[in-house]
Amino acid sequence: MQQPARHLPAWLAAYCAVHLVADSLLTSSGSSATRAVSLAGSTSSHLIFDYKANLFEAGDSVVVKIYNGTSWITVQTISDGQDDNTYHHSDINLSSYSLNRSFQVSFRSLMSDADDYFYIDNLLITK
Ligand SMILES: [Ca+2]
Ligand SMILES: [Ca+2]
Repeated sequence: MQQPARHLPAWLAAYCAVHLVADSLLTSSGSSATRAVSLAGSTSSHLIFDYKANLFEAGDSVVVKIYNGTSWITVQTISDGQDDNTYHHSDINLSSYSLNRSFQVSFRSLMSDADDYFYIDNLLITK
């Protein structure tokens, strides 16, 4: 059964600490969830989340990008072969990027079918 794409709930404050996302799901091609947070002055930011992919085939992927105020930068790609229907933990060190108050993070689905599933949980940005 096809499940609708659900977007991430609104974040809490713009200040660091904990931004929790409960079971956000992306399906089909072209779905995306994007949120902005100020990382002005940050020198040790991390993008942390749990993800789970299921029923991918060759060519299916989800691309995780950050926006540094000028361009979108791919920081992780999850593709076929990583779709074991089990949550995995990502902890991406953003300290090498020049980040500012225009920081955004995006999860974009590039899957081909309605039965390609990608879940995001426990999204956390530290600064
Ligand atoms: Ca597919
Ligand atoms: Ca599939």
